[in-house]
Amino acid sequence: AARKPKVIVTRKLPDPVETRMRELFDTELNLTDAPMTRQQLADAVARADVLAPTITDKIDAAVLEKAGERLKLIANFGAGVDHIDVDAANARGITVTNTPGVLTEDTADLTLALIMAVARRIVEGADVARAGGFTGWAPTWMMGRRITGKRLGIIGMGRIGQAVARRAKAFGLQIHYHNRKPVSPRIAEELEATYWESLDQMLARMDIISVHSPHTPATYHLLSARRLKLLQPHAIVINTARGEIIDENALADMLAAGALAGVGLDVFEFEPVINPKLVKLPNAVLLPHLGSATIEARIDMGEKVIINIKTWMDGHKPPDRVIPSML
Ligand code: 8YV
Repeated sequence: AARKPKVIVTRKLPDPVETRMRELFDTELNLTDAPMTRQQLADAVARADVLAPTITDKIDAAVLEKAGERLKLIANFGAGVDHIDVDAANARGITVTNTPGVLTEDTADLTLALIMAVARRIVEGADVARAGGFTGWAPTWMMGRRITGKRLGIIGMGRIGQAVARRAKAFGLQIHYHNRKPVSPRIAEELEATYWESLDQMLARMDIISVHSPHTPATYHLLSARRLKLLQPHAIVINTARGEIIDENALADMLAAGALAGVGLDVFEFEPVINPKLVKLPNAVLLPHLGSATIEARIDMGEKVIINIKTWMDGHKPPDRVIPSML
């Protein structure tokens, strides 16, 4: 039988995924689950045929400099690949794959949870109740904002953006979106979605903004300080995509100044560091990057990693190749 490829996995993955990987490949697991240091990462790319990294591994040109001749595939555990220099990898003949599709619904669920949490002050209320602060009901106490009938502006109408739109429509939200191009007429009709070619114009008219684009050079600080100022003071900003898409410091300043009603963030510009200004604000609902954190999604993501490696091992093109021009 042919030699099994050496697959180095950078983090602890769900048990069934690790078991299957051990069966199929010459798999080296990370038994500590501590994020790899740059030195460990450089050592891994030097020795592996396949690297299975996660978002906590910054695979830039400098790390790829250390790649051995045998490294042929970087099978990322996750959809976003902004932590990997895909062009530099491809230039060395290394294919990069990701895990799209299997975390769509769970990330969309968490997005709706954040919309609800911010608009209805769920975390604030829960904190008050737990702290013994529920001393009696009052007509004007802890009022939030109605969701039904409001305008939701989705930035990035890919798989996750559309899954958010579907759910939001069921909650009576009006769907608006900005994307490089409009969705197909069939989907636009299903979602009753209004396309805004101009992001600036959409921002000025929305009650809720939710970010669902990948982080690329083109979307870095897409919500810049200037654009954030276009939002109305009653607006809510949600981000379950990547922190770098929003100027987080400008967002925190606006929220502190009362120029926004609230924010719901699952991702941060300098992850895992959260802007200390945000931490102090009761109308900021902050989560530690939980979008795809369900048992089901994490197992499915692992299975996708396995399929991508297995397909490559069998001499075919892996299904989830990342094409830089399509990001
Ligand atoms: C993961 C994500 O938690 O898939 C993504 O892009 O952000 C999350 O699902 C993480 O990236 C896994 O590497």
